[in-house]
Amino acid sequence: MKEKQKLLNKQIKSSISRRTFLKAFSGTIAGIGISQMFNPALVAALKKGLENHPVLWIQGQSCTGCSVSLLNSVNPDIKQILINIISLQFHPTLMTSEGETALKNLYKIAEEYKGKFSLVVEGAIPMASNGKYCICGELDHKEITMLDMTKDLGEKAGSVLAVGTCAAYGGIPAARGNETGAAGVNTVFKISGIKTPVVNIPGCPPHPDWIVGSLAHLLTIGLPEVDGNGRPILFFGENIHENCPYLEYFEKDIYSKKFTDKKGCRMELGCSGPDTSADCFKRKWNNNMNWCVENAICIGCVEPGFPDESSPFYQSK
Ligand code: FSX
Ligand code: SF4
Ligand code: SF4
Repeated sequence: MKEKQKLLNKQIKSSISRRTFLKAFSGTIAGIGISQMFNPALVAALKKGLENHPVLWIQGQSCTGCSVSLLNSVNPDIKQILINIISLQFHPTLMTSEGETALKNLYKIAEEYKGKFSLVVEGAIPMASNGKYCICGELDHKEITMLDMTKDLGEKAGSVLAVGTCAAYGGIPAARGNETGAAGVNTVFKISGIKTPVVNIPGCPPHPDWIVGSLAHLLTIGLPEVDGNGRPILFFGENIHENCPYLEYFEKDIYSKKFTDKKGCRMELGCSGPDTSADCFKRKWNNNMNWCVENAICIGCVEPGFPDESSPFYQSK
């Protein structure tokens, strides 16, 4: 990390070429310390975004865990995020405004910043029965469903971030049974012929760094490079199992039989690490405190098949 910080400091002193900035910035947010990216060069670049690039955050079928995860961001904390990184103009859980006033304002901003604003979608979108399973509010006595909102605002947005596995691929609301026809943003766009680019930030919930880092990337450099599942390679480009500290046990065929066995690979307890790509093994959670495999197993929460393909979680596959 020290080398990366040195590189960033050096680039701030000299005039920054786009390529140098891009390399240093991407390298930094791909590393473990997202706070390292808050250097003067980045803050200056983000200021431009604050003026011209509002972020509108809408919520469908979700547990609000994605928003809670963002609120749990430690460095930067939520205050820094809202002051320095994103111009968050609409968020149903965080804002005080509500009802028709709030909805009118939402649509007004979307119209004013057409093609420029970013839409963050949290939660799945129920498509059955014309979207009636999730009504977000009323405008002129007409119910506005999450499906209407995703289509109307998605069409006008410059980019969409599908935050959380529910918004990205359907997630828990789309699990077996799926009475509500829950789906992710890409499915809704495909059916509706909407061409706005979508970046998936899965995770149930996603790590705050994945949300903040992707937004910062979007606002300074542009859309991040994504993998075959639409996820930023910066955060989802490495396989959990191949980088797991327990890999040496796996290679020696030493397996944990219970969660308290610290010396053994967790595969026989149901670990989905081999089928999962995310950087949890190095970024860790709760302010770099620990991560799933250290306490239990990876349940593959960032993968499109979650939860059906990894459930029941605690059973050897
Ligand atoms: Fe889904 Fe977000 Fe899972 Fe919850 O709100 S990704 S259920 S942790 O958090 O939408
Ligand atoms: Fe792979 Fe999971 Fe075993 Fe780690 S604990 S080596 S991720 S199977
Ligand atoms: Fe999700 Fe696995 Fe990362 Fe845990 S370790 S957050 S289950 S991808």
